[in-house]
Amino acid sequence: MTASSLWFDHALLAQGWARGVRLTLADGRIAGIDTDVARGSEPAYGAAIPGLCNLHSHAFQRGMAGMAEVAGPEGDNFWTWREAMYLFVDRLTPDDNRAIAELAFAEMLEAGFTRVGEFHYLHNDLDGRPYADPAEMAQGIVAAAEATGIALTLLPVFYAHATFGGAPPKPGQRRFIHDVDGFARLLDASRAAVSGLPDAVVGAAPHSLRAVTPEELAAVAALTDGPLHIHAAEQEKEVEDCLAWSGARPVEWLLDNASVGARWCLVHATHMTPDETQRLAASGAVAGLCPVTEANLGDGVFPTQAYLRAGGALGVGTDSNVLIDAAAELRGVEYAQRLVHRARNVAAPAPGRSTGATLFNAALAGGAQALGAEAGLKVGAPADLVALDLDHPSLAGRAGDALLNAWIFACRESPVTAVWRRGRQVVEAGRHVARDAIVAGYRRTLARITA
Ligand code: NGQ
Ligand code: ZN
Repeated sequence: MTASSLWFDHALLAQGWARGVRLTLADGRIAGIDTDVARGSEPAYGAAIPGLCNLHSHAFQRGMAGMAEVAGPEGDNFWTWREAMYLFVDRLTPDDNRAIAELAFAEMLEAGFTRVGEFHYLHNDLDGRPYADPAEMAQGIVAAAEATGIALTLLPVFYAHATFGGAPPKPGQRRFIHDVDGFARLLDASRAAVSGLPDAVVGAAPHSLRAVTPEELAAVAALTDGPLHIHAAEQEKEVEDCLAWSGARPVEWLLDNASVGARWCLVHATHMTPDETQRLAASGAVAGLCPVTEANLGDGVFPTQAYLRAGGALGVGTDSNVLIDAAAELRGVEYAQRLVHRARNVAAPAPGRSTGATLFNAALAGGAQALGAEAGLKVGAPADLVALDLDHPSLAGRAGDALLNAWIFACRESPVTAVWRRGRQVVEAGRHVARDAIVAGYRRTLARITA
């Protein structure tokens, strides 16, 4: 049993901000918390905040970041981006998948995320046949989590159809496809794959109402008591197609038919009526917002103001990983609201309350709920810590919630200097400790796939 301690000038503990905080760590957990203590001989840092959960990632898409920012022949949208993404998928070997995921996960840690929910759907070989080990590609995700130290909630994706009504999958989707029996084997193999990974969680992710039938959705949900994630109502076309298929909108359909509750995360949920917004907020599920990707793909704006007023739970995800930045996701939630409502401090619930802290605390709790994890700095919790550098000029003179506002709204260069995951320091001076080797591997992969 190893014990060590760290001292922070400020720390955002489960019960709130404290000054002069000594955290004693043992076996990767917080074993003791002292506040209002002077710095001793232990290493000292600026402000400790709890690591956030990145509740929605497709790690492999980090490898195409920036590649789809070129106009196509007929006007670009989500669906033309998806074609570009499918072409990228057609080149990735298991080694490529691991190398790209390593860079994505290292950048997540550098950004202040200490757990990722990997919505993993690249399952089959390049020709669409299953690998001998159904979890061959998932092993790369697990290996990348191991190499970087990030905590993993693996969400193996069930994908069977091209669109509503059980349409057969398209050729570009062949690497994603299972039947329910094959998916059950994948889940077993995924559970075995994470067995050596500390704090790993395995859930399941029916990809979207486009990709599963109602019968398959029920069968997949019954295969796990872990988190259930689904893409919902991201695009208006999806809403129209769902209405044509069922007479109901996607979120409405899920609320009516899928026992949506606390273990569910509806990713995006962008296009909702006021009634759907109220009902989703009351369901206990988490809305998984990915504002950087949603802006990049031209999805639309989630009704955050109404949803928060109705008491809804939310978290943030980096989704396409076009830019991995926790502060940018939180800022993006608020800035979209400011532009839509032509108002300021939209997320803050009452006069005097901090917008940044409201969003951070919501994403901390909602992200942890969605990924089946614990949230917050308290005795017994995993030592998943992020240190903000008080020497950063934007943090000068700030304390308490003002530190979160400064980080989220006012830093061009990240003030995240150090990150510990399960008590092990994985980011030093703003860089992942294995960054150089990870970048070298990533470059080799990119050189090969773009050759
Ligand atoms: C995905 N991404 O699975 O990677 C999706 C696109 C789809 C986002 N929705 C594919 N952002 O939804 O069909
Ligand atoms: Zn997604």
